[in-house]
Amino acid sequence: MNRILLFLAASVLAVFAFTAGVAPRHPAVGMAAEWVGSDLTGKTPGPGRIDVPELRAGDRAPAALKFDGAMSPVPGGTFVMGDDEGDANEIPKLATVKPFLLMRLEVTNRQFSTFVAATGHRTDAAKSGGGYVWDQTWRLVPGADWRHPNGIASSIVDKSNHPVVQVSAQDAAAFCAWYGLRLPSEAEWEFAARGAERRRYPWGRSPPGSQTQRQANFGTTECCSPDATDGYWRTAPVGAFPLGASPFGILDMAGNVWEWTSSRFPERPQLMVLRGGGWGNDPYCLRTAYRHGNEPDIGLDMVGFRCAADPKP
Ligand SMILES: [Ca+2]
Repeated sequence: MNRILLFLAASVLAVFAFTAGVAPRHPAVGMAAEWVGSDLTGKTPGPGRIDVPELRAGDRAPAALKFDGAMSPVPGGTFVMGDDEGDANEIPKLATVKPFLLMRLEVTNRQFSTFVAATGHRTDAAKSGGGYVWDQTWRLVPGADWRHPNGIASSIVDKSNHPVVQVSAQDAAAFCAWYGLRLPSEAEWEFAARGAERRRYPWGRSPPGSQTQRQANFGTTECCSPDATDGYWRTAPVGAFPLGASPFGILDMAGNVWEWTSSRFPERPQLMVLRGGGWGNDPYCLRTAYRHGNEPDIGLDMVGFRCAADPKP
């Protein structure tokens, strides 16, 4: 009898340990395991699929099409990564990053459009026939892609300066590679967001304010609906919240859209880490240490990216 109880207790603990590492305390963008995978593609992406399979060595933008966005220098350094008041996977640890560059703003629809026009790149959402749309839960919507973020009837007209969404980690990596750039690692991303000062949010310790402080485009204070009291229901133009700048002057590191990184989720290597929170999240998910994970070949209407680069020698 005792053995059975012990086994049951161990099983419960094992299940808890497995989920505690990945399940957000707030089901803000949902948990990948609950809604991705077979319902979209019928397959589970394996490690290595982030390696930009569609671009070959030498496939690079010609000089005339050099990336036109601003890159902010980040000096590198050693910092405390994590948050002892956050999720179980945020246990603080020392991390060191080398000097690098990071886009000051998220990649926009206009910039992604230039890339698609030059390369003919087809996004994963376009190839699979749909993308995920946040509506209190994630729904797979046929026809949703980067030109139609919320479905076939939606468009990006008048949103050329908004962050591109419905791009997968693979699409993001392909964009960066075309310009000789790369996705940031999550350690680089977190350092660029908070510096060595252990800021809980890019601007400091306090959660974002909506109407007066205007530090970020986010959702309702209680999980998990879009909210327009900061001026925007869903995406906002990039750089619309200068009061939310990180120590290195980088904008929208909290809110607007989640951003893909090149790092795999701890203990769930089939998922890529996203950072920063989005327009439908509460302040908890906008913290600089918060991580979320998704499979690398799906698009979502609250997820975009920005690129990093190594400094020229
Ligand atoms: Ca908002």
